[in-house]
Amino acid sequence: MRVVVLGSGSLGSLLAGALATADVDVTLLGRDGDHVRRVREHGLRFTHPDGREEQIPLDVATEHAAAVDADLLVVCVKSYDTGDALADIAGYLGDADVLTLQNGLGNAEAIADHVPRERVVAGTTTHGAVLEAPGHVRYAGRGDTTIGRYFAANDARVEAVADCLTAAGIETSVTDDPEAAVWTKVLVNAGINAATALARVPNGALVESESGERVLRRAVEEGIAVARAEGIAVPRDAVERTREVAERTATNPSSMRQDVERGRRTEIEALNGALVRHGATHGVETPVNETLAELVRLAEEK
Ligand code: KPL
Repeated sequence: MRVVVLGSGSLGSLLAGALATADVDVTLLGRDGDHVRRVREHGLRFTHPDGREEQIPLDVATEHAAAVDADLLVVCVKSYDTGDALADIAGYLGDADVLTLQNGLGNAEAIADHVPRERVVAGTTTHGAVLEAPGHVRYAGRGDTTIGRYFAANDARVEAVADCLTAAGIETSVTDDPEAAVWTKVLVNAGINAATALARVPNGALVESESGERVLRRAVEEGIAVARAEGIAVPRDAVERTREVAERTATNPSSMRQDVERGRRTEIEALNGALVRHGATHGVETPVNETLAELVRLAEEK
């Protein structure tokens, strides 16, 4: 299977590095910059969760033409870039499946605006990853990955994608309800990301402090109410699951914290912001998510 990972941020680099070590034919497609240049010249420096280091030779590209012969495009750009990124690359894709493992609501729909709906595979992953420096990704915590065709029934190709990721150490299961998986992950991110970005703490701090616990719990409980109003089958124990992710990725700075600290735009509109918007259409109140979203917007402006 030939795989192209679109987006050379922390998750994209982690996945491409893991696939390369499993001898998968993979290309990391990213913007021309220090990170891509260093990986091209020296390989990807990859720090494992146990501290072990590897220098992984990895094919990198900055031109969309790299996707021409792909069987699978894995979309790892930020959620606010999904539409533009797919508009740019769609013309180069043959009959590749397009897998989104991004955070947030709306990515599968944005991809389906540019490629046939039946090729869209959506999923979630709770692995923690940090770009420590150009050319260097740290695998900050193991997690679960779940994928499934978003607008069509699963088939052997989806199973093959899951097998390929699993063989690369990214243990992946196939679900018939990827929408519920995406919403469940949104609840995890709504409970962890904004709070850790605002308080500038690692994920684990949320379960080590009563204040952190309360914010996590209230943000997720509101999200559960919104999901139920939408008819999405999120698990009853979503709060507990969010706590578990915070524990498993305890030393990880959430992606939103990394964005705020680097002065970059965050994914707040696809996470807490999206829960607020969906809640409003059903008359479900979301004061905690609304406050978190407003504060993150304020931090972004500054
Ligand atoms: O998805 C994440 C993120 O930071 O965006 C988690 C799983 C919370 C890991 O940090």
